[in-house]
Amino acid sequence: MGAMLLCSLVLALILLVDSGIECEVKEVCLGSPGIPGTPGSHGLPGRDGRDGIKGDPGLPGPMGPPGGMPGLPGRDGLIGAPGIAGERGEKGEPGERGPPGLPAYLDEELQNTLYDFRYQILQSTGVLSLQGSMLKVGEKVFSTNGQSANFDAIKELCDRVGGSIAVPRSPEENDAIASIVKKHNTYAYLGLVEGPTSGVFYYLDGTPMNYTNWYPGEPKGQGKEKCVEMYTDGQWNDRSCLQYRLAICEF
Ligand code: MMA
Ligand code: CA
Repeated sequence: MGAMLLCSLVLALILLVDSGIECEVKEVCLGSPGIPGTPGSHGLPGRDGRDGIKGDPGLPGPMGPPGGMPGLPGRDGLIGAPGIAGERGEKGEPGERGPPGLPAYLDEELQNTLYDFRYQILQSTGVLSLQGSMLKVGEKVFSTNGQSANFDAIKELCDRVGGSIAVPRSPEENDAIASIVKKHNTYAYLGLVEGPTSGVFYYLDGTPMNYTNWYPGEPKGQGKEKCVEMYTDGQWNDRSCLQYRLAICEF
C-alpha cells in the first residue's frame, strides 16, 4: 500500500471522530512489508470450453465380411454406335415459286436444249422407221420386239418399257396392228380381257369396248377364252390367255 493511501486512511479516522460517530481509533504505523505467503492450493476445475472445429475424415475402414447386400447400380456405359438409317419420310410440300424466268424465245440455253432434242428425235425416229420397228397411227405408235409370249408376260413387257399392250380403237389402228401381225406371220394378243359376263370384253383400264373386228361367229368361248387374239387378216378371236402370241406394244 502506497504512502498516499496510508495518509488518507489517517485523515478518514480523524474526520470520523470530529463528526461525533463513536468508533475505535487504532494506532496507525507504517512498517516494512512482510514476506509473501505460500501459494494457495489449486482451484476447482473450470467449466467445459465450447466445441472445437470439425476434424478431418478418418481413413477408410477395413472391408466388411462377405455376403453383404449388392451395391448400387454402376454409372451408365459409353454411347453405342449409331443405328441404321430410318425409312424415307413423306414427300414435303412444294417450295415457294421461284423468280420469273426469261421468255422462252430469249432463253438461249433453253433454245439450244430444244434444238438438240429436236435433232436427236429426228435421228431416232428416222432409224426406227427405216427398220420398220415403229408404226405411227395418228398420235399412237405401235412396236414389237418380234418375240412371242403369253398374255401376262406381254402386258408386263409393255408396262416395263413405258407403254401398254396394243389394242385397236379404230379401223386405222386395227390395220396398223394387222400389218405387223402379217409381217411376222403369227397371231398377236390384243389389250382386251373378258369380264364376268361371257362374250363381253373390256379394255385393260376397265372401260367397255367401242370398236370390234370379230371373226364371224366369235366370240364363242363361253367365258372360257378370256383373252383376244388377232388373226393375220386382222380379225379377232377370243382365246385362252396361255398361248404364245406376238408381243406388240403401243405408246
Ligand atoms: C377354233 C374356234 C375358236 C377357238 C379356237 C380354240 C381355231 O379356232 O373354235 O373360237 O377360240 O378354236 O382353239
Ligand atoms: Ca374363240
